[in-house]
Amino acid sequence: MWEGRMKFVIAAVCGLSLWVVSTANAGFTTINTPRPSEANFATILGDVYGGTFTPNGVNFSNAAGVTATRIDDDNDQVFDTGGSLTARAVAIYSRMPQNFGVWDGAGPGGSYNKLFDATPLPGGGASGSVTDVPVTAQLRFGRGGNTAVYSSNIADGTDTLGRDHQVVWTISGNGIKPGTMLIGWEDDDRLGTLSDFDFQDLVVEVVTGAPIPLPTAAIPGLLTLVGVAIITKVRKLRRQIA
Ligand SMILES: [Ca+2]
Ligand SMILES: [Ca+2]
Ligand SMILES: [Ca+2]
Repeated sequence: MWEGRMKFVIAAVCGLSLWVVSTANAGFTTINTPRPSEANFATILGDVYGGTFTPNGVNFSNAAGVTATRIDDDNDQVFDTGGSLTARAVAIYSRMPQNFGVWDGAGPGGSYNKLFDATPLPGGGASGSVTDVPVTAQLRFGRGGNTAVYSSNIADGTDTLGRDHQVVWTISGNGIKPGTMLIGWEDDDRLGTLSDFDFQDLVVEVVTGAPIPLPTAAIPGLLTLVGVAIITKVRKLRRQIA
């Protein structure tokens, strides 16, 4: 009986290790260069905050001291909001309909709550916004409009191939409200590996009371603790058998 229980526990440890490895997604999701007729993020940041933005790795800054600091894509999937948020569409570089919203809670699963439709403006920029709307303290951001609705949390499985559809920068500097973020979305996965993933199909500025991303790395950390507990149990069983 002890041998059977030990085999089960060892199998559980192996399965857990494989699961932890498979969920690891270190680093920053690649943003592809957009087609020549569309703006890149340096241009979009200049349109929104003024000045000329210069890239520094995955970050940007302008001479006026406004800085866009990219959030690692392990850590841009679930957010603490403080219970309300303000958001406005600032750019659309896509022919698809666009809307922005939230998925309540950390997920995975649940339903998408649309906050506003976003429409491109003739002279550039976009319309569509909400101000101080109540939301759940913890949430995922979302984007809809065409057949697909995407979630910031990859574990929701809203992409047919399990790919990331959202990138985020925190924006700071003179005149910028604390808690300001710029969120870029890729709106299409219908072309499979041919989708361009330029992430500026819909760009939204969000301001929350507490824009603290919850690192998904915390979940593997928790599982490590569980794994250690299981390994301790295995050792105890081995001692009892021996
Ligand atoms: Ca992401
Ligand atoms: Ca795109
Ligand atoms: Ca685009």
